Amino acid sequence: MPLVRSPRPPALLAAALLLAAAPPARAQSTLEAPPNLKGTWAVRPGTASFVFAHRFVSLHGGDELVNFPTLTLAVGLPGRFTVGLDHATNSETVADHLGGNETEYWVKRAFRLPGGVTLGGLAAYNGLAKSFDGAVTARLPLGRLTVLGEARGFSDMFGTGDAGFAAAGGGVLHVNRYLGVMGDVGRVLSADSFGTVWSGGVAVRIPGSPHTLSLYAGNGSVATLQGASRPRALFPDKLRWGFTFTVPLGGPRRWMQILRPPPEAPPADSSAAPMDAGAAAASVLVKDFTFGPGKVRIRAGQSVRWVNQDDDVHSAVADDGSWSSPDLERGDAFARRFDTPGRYPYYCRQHPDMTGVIVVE
Ligand SMILES: [Cu+2]
Repeated sequence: MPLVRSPRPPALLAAALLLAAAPPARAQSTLEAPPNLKGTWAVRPGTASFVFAHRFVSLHGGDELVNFPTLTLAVGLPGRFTVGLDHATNSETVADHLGGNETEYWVKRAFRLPGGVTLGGLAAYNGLAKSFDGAVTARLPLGRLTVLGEARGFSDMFGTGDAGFAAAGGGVLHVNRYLGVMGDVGRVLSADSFGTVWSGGVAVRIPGSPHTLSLYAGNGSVATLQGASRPRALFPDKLRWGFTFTVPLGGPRRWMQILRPPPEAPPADSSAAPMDAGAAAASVLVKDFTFGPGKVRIRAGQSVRWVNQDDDVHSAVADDGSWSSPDLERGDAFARRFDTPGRYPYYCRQHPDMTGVIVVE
């Protein structure tokens, strides 16, 4: 089919990479981007994240499901880079390999621009299409609405041998901190024969857990950059359902607890000081999914006070389970006295990638 030769994406990516360093993007969440957009999420250095994006059609009145899964594993590197791979086992991206495996290897970085815009630059290699792919995603929060736009380029689009480019846009309307309504549309722009991809559904932050989930309907295929740029090829007249589940895996230290389990946490935290412990020797601001400062030094017998300034719920939980704060809504504070010298690493129950340490001298 006739395809127009397109400008290569690396120039755009290089421009994005030259931008000044910016604070880390928000933790990964289905409330941050609709299912067919890459979004601007990043994983904190030294931690990993797993995403399961599952699409399926229901046949014979539900007697049979045909599945189109995409597994994503992402690892945070120094310099705020995130590397990962997307593996789809029932790909429809390359016409000669319907139902085959498709793996995409990628590196990504997010940049915060003035005006609240976050820009994500992604460079990828699609092993099935044998294509160097790239995407630039812009994310703009407008009150309750988050709007995203994405430009994509491919050196070998859908294994046709021709370069191509595509664009997609979408948004998430945040009903409250746990629930969003979302949708997206996208299509190849360098050729007109592939059709429009769309999806619509809801995204949920599961209360009291670090996980997010989304449920949606649409006509999309698998969740690689190329797979998200063309409608499904198999069962084209069947509505396709999907869900995406995000699992922050944390870092190696947390995984060591599988082999050396920490003691059970006491049912109540008896040493928690009153909420307005004005005598706290140090304060930790919980803001932009970060404990600031991440490392606090106090003397034995002094207290630390955490104050949540984010719209999202956060908490402070000892790595060894020996103490924890309640869930902190915006404006809530929690204080705790530390009587024994030592190192007290902790994390956020809702976002295990958020970590800090109290050093008691
Ligand atoms: Cu948190």
